Amino acid sequence: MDQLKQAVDTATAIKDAVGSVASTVASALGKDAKSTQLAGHTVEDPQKGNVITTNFGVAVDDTDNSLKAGERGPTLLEDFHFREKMTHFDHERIPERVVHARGTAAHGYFELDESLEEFTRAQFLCQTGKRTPVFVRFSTVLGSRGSADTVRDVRGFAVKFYTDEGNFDLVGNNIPVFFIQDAIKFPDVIHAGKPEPHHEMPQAQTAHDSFWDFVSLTPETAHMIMWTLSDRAIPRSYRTMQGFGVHSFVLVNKEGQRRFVKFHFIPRLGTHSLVWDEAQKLGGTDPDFHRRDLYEAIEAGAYPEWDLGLQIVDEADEHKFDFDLLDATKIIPEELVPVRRVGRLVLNRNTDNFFCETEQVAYCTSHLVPGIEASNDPLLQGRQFSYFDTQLTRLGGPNFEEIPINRPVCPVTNNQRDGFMRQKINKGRVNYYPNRFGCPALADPSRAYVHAPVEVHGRKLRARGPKFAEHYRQATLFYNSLSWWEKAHLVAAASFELGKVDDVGVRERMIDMFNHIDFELATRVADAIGVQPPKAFAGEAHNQQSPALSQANTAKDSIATRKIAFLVAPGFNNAQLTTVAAGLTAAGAMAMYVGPRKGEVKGDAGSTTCQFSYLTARSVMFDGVVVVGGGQHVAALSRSGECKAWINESFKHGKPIAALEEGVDFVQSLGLPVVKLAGPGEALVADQGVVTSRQPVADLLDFGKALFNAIAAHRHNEREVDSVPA
Ligand code: HDE
Repeated sequence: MDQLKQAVDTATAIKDAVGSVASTVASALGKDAKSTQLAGHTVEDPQKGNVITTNFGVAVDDTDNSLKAGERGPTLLEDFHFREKMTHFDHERIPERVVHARGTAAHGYFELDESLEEFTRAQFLCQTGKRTPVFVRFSTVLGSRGSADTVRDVRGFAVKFYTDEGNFDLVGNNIPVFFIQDAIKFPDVIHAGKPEPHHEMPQAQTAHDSFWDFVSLTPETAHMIMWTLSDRAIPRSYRTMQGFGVHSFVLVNKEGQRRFVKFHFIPRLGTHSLVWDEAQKLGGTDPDFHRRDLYEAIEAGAYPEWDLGLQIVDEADEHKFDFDLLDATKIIPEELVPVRRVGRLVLNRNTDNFFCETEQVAYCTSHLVPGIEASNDPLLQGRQFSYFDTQLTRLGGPNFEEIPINRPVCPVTNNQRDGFMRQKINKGRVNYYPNRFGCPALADPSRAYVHAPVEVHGRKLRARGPKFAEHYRQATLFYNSLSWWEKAHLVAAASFELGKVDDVGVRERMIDMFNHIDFELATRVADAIGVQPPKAFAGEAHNQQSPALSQANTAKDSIATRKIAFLVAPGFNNAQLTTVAAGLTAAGAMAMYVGPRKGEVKGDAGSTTCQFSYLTARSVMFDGVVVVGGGQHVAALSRSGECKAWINESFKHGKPIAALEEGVDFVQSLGLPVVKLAGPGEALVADQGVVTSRQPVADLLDFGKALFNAIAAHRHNEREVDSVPA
């Protein structure tokens, strides 16, 4: 609140100082001149001043005409420039990732606040204040490289820590559990989720027979599908999702003591989601919505941040839970083992080249550093093999570690040699060990990766631990923990997904699975998909909850980086627009202008520059909308179908809507709730995130506060009256 008061106070000062709305827009996008380039991307090309050459450095004076026998003659085979250019082009593509093909990435660092020396010898987790460079790639799982960002899917959250002791890759997701318990089933779950093989449809979605057929026959998926049907599977932004290592890993300290650990990344902006209708529309309006959001935030200096949290379990406590710590379909509820926040992950630099960095980065769960080990989780054990193997095909051979983005920051010295695309020129005559020169020498065990000697015994068999057999208790815990509106979204998602399933047997089996989780859930979904509702609850009843699982309880105290659209038409009230925009900007939000055309639009006193027109922007691209006063301007908005749809759609999607003076008439004319209009000197009452006022510009403090709260709340779910349980 103090922040907002300050914001509104500074608003007037900013207004006086800059005197122009354009400057306000510039500061909305960032603090320096660099970010004002955002909209146009007018970046100097580093190749400027160089001449074109062949790949072997020969200068070229014509790259538009192939070498021919006569002006109209056939092209000559002799044209090495043409052949080189075309051959290179023909081989530009590498295989996309089998899963997680669609993604984007950024550079940053991890800074440690609390030493974990007691638990691990990994140096980047021991030295407080130490900054370790990272490269983080976010992704969807099922879609191809060109698919839309906002589909319903799990999101990858892969972090490469370039530590002084080698690379540590934490290849996680935004959901803390997984579909299956044993890696051998991974090809099955992915085949079932990907487009069906006979006609390659549908792209990037699980709403089809194959996926739900597999799920309905595989009870261990029960917990995970509750998460993928929830709002977690349609995040607002990569910056507002949690990250999880998913498996139990093992920390080992200097004394060789082992402990189990689960890794969490917690976004400082809170964990927020889109709503389904919005996600689907964004798939058409801006298929790059998440990619663009991350890129623009970093360019504008609004660096995304997460806390790194750990849940640590002593080895002696391994068997004290009613689930198996090695079962990746289970969380450790935070009520049982609290999350200890130990450091901060910050992303502060975009890539220079998407292919060289984001496409060629090779994460491997087997990239571990001394002090961190894989547990016996059978899903993780399989991943230890799969990632390295997949890079051999994707990146063309065993030297992928030499690609700049994959190189460790510490020296690499060994006797491995040759292979496709070898970069390093190894000197000397020694390529074997032992050798008479004793080089390179073996590391001292105090520095080396030494697997903690743990006893392993058992009969050779294909089986799982007994606790792996229970699949529903945590699925119920998740459902119990959701707010009414999260439950409503989950029911709608299940009804949508299964509504696309033709096979009635699959739908019936899914209702049976839901009925093992929650009777009411099964009944509601059955009703929507034309299946007989169950007669009695088939599950093991419990009403435990874990508040940390609900997004209703996430951080809602900031409006930083929220994109707020100002709908403008000629004659808008310039003083109101400048003041509100400056207030939002000072509180960290981004004010953006949408007008009848891109470029300058005149207000009652001065003009503003619109980044978007009604044609190029839609409400789904923003976090809220503001309509200021101005008779002529509001009359124009009221005539525009696009503008009316914008307000109605914002309302439907639960977004904050603010209006001043004549703007209030516009909002009211659309039937939105305007509980009480505040006139001069009157207290403002906002309703359901609709904030309206007729107060003069000098008296907008109340309005500003209410608007701040409405934006910080993220969504106003009370508008979803149709979903309110009776
Ligand atoms: Fe992956 N996974 N996965 N996965 N995964 C890949 O590796 C695999 C699993 C995850 O941004 C592939 O380089 C198996 C769980 C992410 O580049 C491949 C199993 C979790 C990424 C592969 C799993 C993940 C991948 C494809 C079952 C969360 C993208 C391309 C045991 C903890 C990394 C590649 C990036 C990518 C195999 C299950 C996360 C084929 C066999 C569980 C974030 O190797």
